[in-house]
Amino acid sequence: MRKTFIALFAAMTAMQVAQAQPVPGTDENIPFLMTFGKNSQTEWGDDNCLQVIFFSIPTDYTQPVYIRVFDPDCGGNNDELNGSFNTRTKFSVYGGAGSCSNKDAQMCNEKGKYDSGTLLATKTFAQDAQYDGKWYTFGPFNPSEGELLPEYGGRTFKITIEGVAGDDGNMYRLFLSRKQNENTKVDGGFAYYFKYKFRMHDSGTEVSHIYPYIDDKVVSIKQRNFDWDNDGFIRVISVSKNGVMMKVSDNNEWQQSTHKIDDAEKNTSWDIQMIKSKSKPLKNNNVVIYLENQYGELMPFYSVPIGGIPTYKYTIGVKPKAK
Ligand SMILES: [Ca+2]
Ligand SMILES: [Ca+2]
Ligand SMILES: [Ca+2]
Ligand SMILES: [Ca+2]
Repeated sequence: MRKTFIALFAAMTAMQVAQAQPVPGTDENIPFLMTFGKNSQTEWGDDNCLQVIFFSIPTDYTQPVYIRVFDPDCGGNNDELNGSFNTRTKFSVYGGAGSCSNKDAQMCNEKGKYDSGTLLATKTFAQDAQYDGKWYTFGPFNPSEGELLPEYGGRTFKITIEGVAGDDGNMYRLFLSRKQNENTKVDGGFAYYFKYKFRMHDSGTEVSHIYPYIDDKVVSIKQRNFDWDNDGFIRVISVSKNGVMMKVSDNNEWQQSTHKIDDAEKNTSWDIQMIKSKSKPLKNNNVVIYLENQYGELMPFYSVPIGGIPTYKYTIGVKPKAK
């Protein structure tokens, strides 16, 4: 099965590859990633002030790569103010053995070894007009410095984002680039992440998406989400699910729901749609979401849906009536 999975990575179209480089991904329609300073209250939407994102580069790609951050500072435009801007955010890039395969890193476990592997670059940002609304570039990195994980498409790098001081929210975006001063895609590269922490759109007309891949071992999925503030609803579209609802959390709480996998969904992606409240869309809504399979293992989301965006197939989803 692993083979099929790797083949699917290889089969990503040129269009998909172009969309795979930014995080949040183009198809996700999510405005910003979010990390709060460690003195913030969780009711602002960040459960532990740590985000971890992984970038995959095909093993046959040998040119230097860069990880670029948009608006790394916390102040001025884009960021969420609490009192005065006093948040400091530490961005760190890691490679080498154990950097990306470590479960604490995947789960953003701030008490564990989330900083596993070899530190390749780090920088801490405060409020800084120099970086406000601008890109900062980490690298160059030699792809051979990444951890070799064929099951995630090749050589992988980790970037951790920690709110090391303060109580404001840092909003930012990332881009895997082959150029230092511009966003230029790395052929075949993409991002993946297990626990996703981001800012929703303000407008009630927007729908955001995340795309987990259902491999052939998955029997059921438990989703958990935090601090959704009941802002609309979350539903699943797949080849056999036409809008199955997931339980949504209120302010400063976790909610969860468990969903069975149909045979037809194996080796396809899910489209988890996060649909804003139309009547009372919340502004500045920060949220957290992750998925586990039936073994309690975390399931990755991909910056592009592996195998394409799924569409509901009526003939699969509708079970024949018992006679
Ligand atoms: Ca503050
Ligand atoms: Ca800013
Ligand atoms: Ca920022
Ligand atoms: Ca929230």
